[in-house]
Amino acid sequence: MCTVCGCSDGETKVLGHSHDHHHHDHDHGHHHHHHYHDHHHYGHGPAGTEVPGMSQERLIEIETDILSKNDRYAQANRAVLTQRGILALNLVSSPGSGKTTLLCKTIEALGDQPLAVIEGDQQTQNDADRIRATGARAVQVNTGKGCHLDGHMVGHAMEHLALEAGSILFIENVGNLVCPAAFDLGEDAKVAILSVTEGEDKPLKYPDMFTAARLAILNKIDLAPHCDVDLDLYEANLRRVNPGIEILHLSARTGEGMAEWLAWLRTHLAEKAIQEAAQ
Ligand SMILES: Nc1nc2c(ncn2[C@@H]2O[C@H](COP(=O)(O)OP(=O)(O)OP(=O)(O)O)[C@@H](O)[C@H]2O)c(=O)[nH]1
Ligand SMILES: [Mg+2]
Repeated sequence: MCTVCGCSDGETKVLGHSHDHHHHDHDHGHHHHHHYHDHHHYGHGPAGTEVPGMSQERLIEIETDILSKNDRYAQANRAVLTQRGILALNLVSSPGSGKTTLLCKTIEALGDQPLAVIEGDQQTQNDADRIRATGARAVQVNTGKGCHLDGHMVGHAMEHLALEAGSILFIENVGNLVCPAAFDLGEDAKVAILSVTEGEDKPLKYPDMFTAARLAILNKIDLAPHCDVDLDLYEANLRRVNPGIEILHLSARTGEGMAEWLAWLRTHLAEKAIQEAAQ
């Protein structure tokens, strides 16, 4: 994965509400990736990837290093979140499945429930602007060449949000079904959003993402009658890669399925409060 695409390199910008903060110090230890940015050879060794001039052992070493470093940041985030009884959800999907649209509708529906949003995109503030238009607090993280959020970026973004105890933190990851699966951000659950137009085979093609997700939201259900989609096959394929996955059908456009999604959120928020009390 990221040992090949080099997505743990580069410059990340955390764009706060009023004061933009430029953040350049992310993962300086991994600049040795640059020299193979232009040579993407995918192989079948134990690392699952192949880079000219690098042994499979070295690749596994780099990948383990990146992920263990990430896990330390993620655990620190998780400690802060649990201490304050904050439910954190990592929204993952391919580009355009409807994450931001669903978030805006969810924020409206949740009324006075305290919440905040971290938006991850390679470029632009568009999604954070869409969230702020609902009145909610949002921080945009631009990952530049990076294709996922990591624990360090999220920890940094959390510092910009004055997160209230008992709130929900929604983290909209970069639209990408591959790398975000491997990076723990300190969240309580990954929520995979899949729109009916993407094709029933997507869970089988990108199994890591759907294995990592607790809940799959099958979005744009309003379009189902217009495209030859087999909803049962979507569900069967999701359960083939993750037998325990929860599945909701939803349309962020019409509001169908919103009640079930809001109930899911409230249940998990209540669980988080119990965890906080038990500390
Ligand atoms: N018909 C229909 N369209 C939807 C639905 N949800 C989102 N869309 C549309 O899908 C397009 C993409 O929605 P976004 O919310 O920007 O998707 P996203 O996942 O946030 O996209 P990225 O952040 O760029 O990955 C927009 O044109 C939305 O209006 C839905 O339930 N039904
Ligand atoms: Mg979006």
